[in-house]
Amino acid sequence: MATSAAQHPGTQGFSGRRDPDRESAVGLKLFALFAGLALGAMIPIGIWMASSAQNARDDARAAAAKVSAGAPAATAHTGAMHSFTGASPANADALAAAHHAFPATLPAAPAGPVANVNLLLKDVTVQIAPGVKYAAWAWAGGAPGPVIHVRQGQQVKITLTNDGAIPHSVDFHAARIAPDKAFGDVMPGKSVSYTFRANDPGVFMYHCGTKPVLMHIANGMYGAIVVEPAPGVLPKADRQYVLVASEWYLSSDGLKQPAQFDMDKAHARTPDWMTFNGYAGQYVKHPLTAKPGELVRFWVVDAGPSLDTDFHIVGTIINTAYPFGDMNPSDALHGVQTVTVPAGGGGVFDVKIDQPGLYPFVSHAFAAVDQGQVGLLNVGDVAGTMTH
Ligand SMILES: [Cu+2]
Repeated sequence: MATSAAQHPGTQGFSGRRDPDRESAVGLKLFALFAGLALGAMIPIGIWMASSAQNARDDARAAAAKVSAGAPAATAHTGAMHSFTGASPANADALAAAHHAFPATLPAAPAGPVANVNLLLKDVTVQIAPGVKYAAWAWAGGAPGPVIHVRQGQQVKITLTNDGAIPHSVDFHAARIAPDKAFGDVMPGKSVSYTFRANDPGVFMYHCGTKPVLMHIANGMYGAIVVEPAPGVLPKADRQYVLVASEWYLSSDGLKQPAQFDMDKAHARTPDWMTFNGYAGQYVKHPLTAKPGELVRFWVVDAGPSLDTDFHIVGTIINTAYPFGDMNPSDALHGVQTVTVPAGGGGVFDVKIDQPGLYPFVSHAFAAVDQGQVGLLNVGDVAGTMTH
């Protein structure tokens, strides 16, 4: 059934722009940090009567530096890690414009009682940001894998072919199936099939579950399957988009040679890039679209491997949220600003926007925005662009 888009060179420079709101927020955070440090230092300083308040602040800063340098690290090398966030070539903007955005539109579900899903695993170099290459373990079309859409109650027949160099597997969160039977390793050059009935509606992650799973997921072996609830359960959507959030941990900047996976960064949970559908900021340059008043449904999966996505649409409020992909309408939330999508989980979000304009959708854990988890919804075909 569905096939995914190829990854192409391309995209977009969104970092390094000045944003007064962000800067004032940063200022407030710094103030709060220093206020807290100064307070913490004042207690011992108060006992130690000889010291002045100025000394206390100096001590606090020194203590903060020491704590920061000596903070427990995931690995012994954490202190030496170098971030490649924002690395871009001079022609990043042209590359962003030339990039073929991963198609976010939900494909149609196949007719009939059985959905046949063929997945091809491949070692492939992908682009994860303008000019940034990454040696991925992914799918025939790159990362994420193809968006799969089935209807609740359909049989889903998965056929996985491993065209990579090492064993892989595929774990479908939408399945109730013995994992030791279905999710086992597939040797290079081999295929495996299994079938499950998609009884549980929602949006689910699928991913390679071969050890080390952290590495297989971080290298691109993930995707989303939408299990559409029975007809009539959800209001009819005019547009439906699928976003797969993920993090990338790079061994180099990836500008000349493809970067590879960095386990130290992955253990420290300090990604270089964070993306929707595998490419930083691709929907800023190539916005998703809607007409004023349309019901737009976002099916969001956070593939992680380790960080949540805090889904938020700037300039509006989510009309109806189905947190964690619980599609029971009586469990839905209404009028909420930001909803967490956990690593390895999903969320479904309905919005209706009346006023034409450019509405950024982000992970409001804002480091994620600087690292690429940002796109635009263009309502009413307006001109221009914006960043956030
Ligand atoms: Cu794998």
